[in-house]
Parts: sequence; structure tokens; C-alpha cells
Amino acid sequence: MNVFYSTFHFWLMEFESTPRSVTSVMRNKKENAILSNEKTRTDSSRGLLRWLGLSAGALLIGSLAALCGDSSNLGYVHVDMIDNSFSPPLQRIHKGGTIVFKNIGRNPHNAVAVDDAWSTENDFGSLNMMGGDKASVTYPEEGVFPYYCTFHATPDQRVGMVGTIVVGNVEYNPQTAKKAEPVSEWTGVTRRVPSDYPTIQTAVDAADPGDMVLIAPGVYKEEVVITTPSLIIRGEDRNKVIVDGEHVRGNAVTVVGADGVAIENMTARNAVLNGFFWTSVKGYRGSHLTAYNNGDYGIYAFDSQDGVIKHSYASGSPDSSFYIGQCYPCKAIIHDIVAEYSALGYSGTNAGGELYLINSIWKNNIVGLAPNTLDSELLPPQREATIWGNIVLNNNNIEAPFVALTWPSFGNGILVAGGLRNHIEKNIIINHPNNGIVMLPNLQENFWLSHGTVVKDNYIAGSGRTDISLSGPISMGNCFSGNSYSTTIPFGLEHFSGCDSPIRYMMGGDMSMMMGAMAMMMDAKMGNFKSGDYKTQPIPEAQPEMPEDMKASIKPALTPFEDHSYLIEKAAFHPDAQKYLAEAKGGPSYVGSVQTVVPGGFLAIVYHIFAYLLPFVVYASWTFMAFLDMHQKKENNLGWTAGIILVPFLGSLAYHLKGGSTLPGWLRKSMLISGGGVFLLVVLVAVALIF
Ligand SMILES: [Cu+2]
Repeated sequence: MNVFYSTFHFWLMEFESTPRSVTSVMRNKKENAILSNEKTRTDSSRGLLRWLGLSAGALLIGSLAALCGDSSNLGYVHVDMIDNSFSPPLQRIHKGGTIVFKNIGRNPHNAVAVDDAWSTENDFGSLNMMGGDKASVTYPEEGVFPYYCTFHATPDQRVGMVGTIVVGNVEYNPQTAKKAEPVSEWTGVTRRVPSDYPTIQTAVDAADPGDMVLIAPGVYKEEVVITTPSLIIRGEDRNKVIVDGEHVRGNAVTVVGADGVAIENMTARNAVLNGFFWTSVKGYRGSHLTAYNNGDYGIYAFDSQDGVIKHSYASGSPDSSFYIGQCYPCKAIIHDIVAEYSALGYSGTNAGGELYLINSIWKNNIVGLAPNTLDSELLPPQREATIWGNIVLNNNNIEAPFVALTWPSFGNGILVAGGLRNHIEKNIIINHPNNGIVMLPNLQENFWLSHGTVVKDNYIAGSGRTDISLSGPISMGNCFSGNSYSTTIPFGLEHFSGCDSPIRYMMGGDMSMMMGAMAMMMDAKMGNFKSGDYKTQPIPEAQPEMPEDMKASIKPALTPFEDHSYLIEKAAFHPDAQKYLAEAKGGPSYVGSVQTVVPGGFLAIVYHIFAYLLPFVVYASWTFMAFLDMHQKKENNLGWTAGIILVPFLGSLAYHLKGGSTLPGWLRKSMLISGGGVFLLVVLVAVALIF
């Protein structure tokens, strides 16, 4: 094995295990974001100056920290208060972490510790938090902290609007509290709704582990919460069994801490938060589900392992249609789904390890698939997701609903932000006004570079800027082979970093993508964007019913990943790949980084000019002036000549700083200071606005 590769590999490990050593500036930045709530915003521009070399680039990219996924990306974790429950009801955070409780309902709410140790009242000043109000609570000690809303929970604090915060590395299994053990087989008991039970919830509450709840056609205006393991929840008709949140209830169907629950053949719509939602479970299966126009995610598994989501459709969510978050190893498969009309088709914050996104269709979103790392959630970094055989099409939907911070991810097919060792193979990626595949670093508490991505045998066309983009100051161990494409930025990725080559050069580039995205982030922060309304996204046509042979199998979901291992034996193109290739209008990709990031706007143009052209101008003037000075001194120093040419910026900078120059002092100073200074100013303005 080549020495260079080994060295890179070593660095890869270094970045994964000890990233903090290079990120003190970024950490300060993030603390400021938290503390600004307590009016202690401090100046970090001195640190920025010191770190300019690395961090100017890093900060640009940092604007993308929030690109993908959550609104919880500025260093704290949210718990939403809705009418009348907490979401998620079980939230895990780091020791010393902060939870922001936000009332997004219409009723007044609060959160008070069962042992009275803390309360949102301490921060907010009143127990009466109305819609839009927020309060922060910090948890300095590890432990399990149950809490409740004094308005909407019973006096014994056991029923109603209750939740639990788990802090740090402590064992907590809500199921052991319930004393219900999962079972691997159906009990043979079927509980029918509405003939035996008037609502889905009453059937669920009556069920024992291993029972099936079978739901007849109807619109069910309820919020179903499942805490009993191994239930099979099944609709008799996928398109006619509908759980409707009516834009007032939080989640249509939620599974909290109950292992092995399968949900099949039904529709969820109009929930304020999520359509189908598993949280903190081991074993889950979703099949033949339709989720549309839900206010956060369509189909969502969080803090959960060993799952399969298949033959499903989700659309019209202002975050993502499908989301697998915070798991390692996830042991999860998404297979044969369609995601459209959302901000993100797929979001996968800190999710990976035996995670397969295969043979699915991601189209008409803001961005197709976007795995990313966030320090504010557990288990960073995102790593080892496999994206095989998908159709990724037309993710340029300006009418889609989105939250501000997803705006800069517009117009990309597959976007990896701060992920490690992801595998992207045999995907058809067509018609994205920015990039087909783009790898970016991601800055939050740590500066996460996207390393070790394998990009193989993909077909990419019709990208506005470039088909494959490796953005940011540097990235290592990525490889590119066998792709069908027109352009890459930087040039020659397949030639310099082939997957079979023993050498993979460290490469970065495309800083203009970062600057454009930064401008869009500023626009987002200032509200200069117009999101579509998730409530009025297109209503999907009838989706395929669960086939009879699948209906004949009634089984809890204790080991779905193992049961579906046949799906992941090898990468294959999507069965409809030929059809999409024939229909797609994707022509060759061109233009490149000369073009501003789409859809741009005034700021994007300004930032593009500064960020894209200024470095060239600075480079040219510094280099020219250095050679002019050498000429005037009649000095022919080969060492300096080589340094100036071979070490961009730093070579000529060192030359100008070494003294003895024939150039007047005012000229040298204004050239050096104004060149870098304007660039720094542009970056600082953006950072101040964004954080
Ligand atoms: Cu309440």
C-alpha cells in the first residue's frame, strides 16, 4: 500500500477521533450561538484572524452547517410543545447540553420536572408559554429527567402531556418501565377498528405484544401513540385508511420506545409534525405507507436501529420526506420508495453504519438526498451510508415547502455535508441546476470534512454548475470511478482520485459554491425567500395497495434488517433506470463555477463577485508585484521565484513581508491589507448575520 494513501488514511482516522484540536474557533462560534440567548455574545474576530488560513474557508462552508435537516442546528436540541404533547417525547442530549422548548401549538404549555428540579418558568418567567414562545433548559448532570406540562397532564404526572430527557451516557429503556416484552410472532389476535374499537388508539391501548390492529377504511382524526412492542398496525386499504392531523395534531402515528412495531398499508396526512414516526426503538418496519403534507417529516425513524422502510411514498414536508436520524450502526434499509415535493427527499443526520438507501426515486424536492453531520445531536459524525441504484431527478422545485436553513441546499441531487465513508453507486442523477453530486465540509461545534466517499458508476447529466463537485478547502480519501459525467470541479477527479488507484490526492476546490450558499444562507436568515406551503402541496394519486401475498404474512418487526438482507447483496441500477434515462431532458453539464449559485439573487451575485473573482485578483496582484520588485532589484532568486509560483498566496505574501522591498510601503500595505481585508470583511459580515 502506497505511503501517501496510508498517510491519508491516518489523517482520516485523526479527523474522526480527535477533530477538536483544529476547531477551537468554531467551538467559540457555537457557544456564542447558544449564549446569545443569555445576552453574552462575545467577539470572536480575533480568533478568526488568527485562523484565517483554515477558517476563512471553513467558515464559508460553515454556513452550510445548517444546510441539511433540522432547525436544531445551532448547538441546541429542540423539544416542540404541541397540542397537547411533547415532540419528541423522549429526547437524548449530551451532558451539559441545552434543550430549547418551543411552543408551536395554539394552547399554552410549559415543561416542569417531575421532581421540581427545573422548569421552563425559570428561563421564560412564566408557566404560560404561548404559541411561538421558547425557553431554554441546560442539563449539567447525566441522568433521566421526566417532566410534564402542568396544564395538560394528570396530577400524578403519568398520563397526558409528559416527556423524558435522557442526558449523557445512561441506560434508559422506557419499555422496562412498562414491563411489556417484545415477541417475534403474531399472537393470532386481530383487533378491528372501528368494529371492535371505535378508534385506533383504543385498539392499540387494548393490544398485547404480537397482536394485529386492523383498520377499516375511514378518515381517523386522532393522534396515535404506540408504546406496546411488536404490534402490527395495518390498514385494509392503503389509500382509504387515513390518519388525518387536520393541521392541529402533532404526529399521525408515533411509536415511542416500543420495539418491533410494524405499520402497513395506510396513509397519514396533515400532521403538524410527522406522518409516521418511530423513536428510540430496536426493530421497526414501514411498508406500503403514504405520508403527505405533514409539517416536519413524512416517514421518520429517530434514535432507532434495525429497520426497514419500503414500498412507501412521502411528499410535501418542509423538512424531509424520509428521515433516518441519529443511529450507528443503523442497520436500516430504505427500499423502493418515492420522495417528492419536500425540502429534502432524504435527510440522515448522524445516521449510518449498515444503512442502505436503495432503488428509490427522489424527485422534485429542494435537494434529493442529504446525509449530514450535526454536533448538536448525538453520534456524530454521519458515516457509512450506502446510496445505491436510485433515480435522483429534478430536485429544483422552487414551489416546495422548506425551512430557512434548507434554502442553500437548493438544486443539488446528492449532497453530503461532513460525512465519512459514504458509498454512492449506480445512481441516475439528472437535472440539478447546481450540482449532481456535491461533497462539502460541515461546520458546527467541530469542522467535519467529507472524507472517504466512494462515487462509482453513476450516470449524471444536466447539472447547471457541475456533475460532481468536491467543495471546500480540502478533502481526503474520496474516490471517483466509472461515472458517466461531463464535468467535475475540481477538474479531473476521476483521473487523480480513481477508486482503484493507490493514490488519492487531497483535493478541494469549488469555494464559489460555498460562497453562493453562504449568500443564500444570509438571505434565509433575513427572510428573503419564499417557501411553498406544506399544507397545499399536491395530493398524491392513489398508491399501490399491499399485495395479497404480503398481507398473508403477519409478523412483528423484531429483525427486519436481517429479514431483508437479500436486498443489499449488490448494487444494481433502478429497475426503471432505462425509462428515466430515455425521458430525461438532461443535456450535458457546463458553465461550472463561473456561474452564481442558483437561484441566486442580489447577495449571491455580490458574494460571487467577491468570493470568486477576488482571490484571482489578489493572487495576480501579489504575484505580479513580487516579480516587479525582483525585477527592479535586478535579483534573480530561483528559490523565491519557485516559492511565489508554487505556493499560491503564501509564497508571494512571504516575499512581500520579508522586507527590503523597492515598492513604497503604502503600496505594499494597501495591496496586502485591502486584498485580504475585503475578503475577510465579506466573510465576517456573513458570519455575523448567519450565527
Ligand atoms: Cu400543555
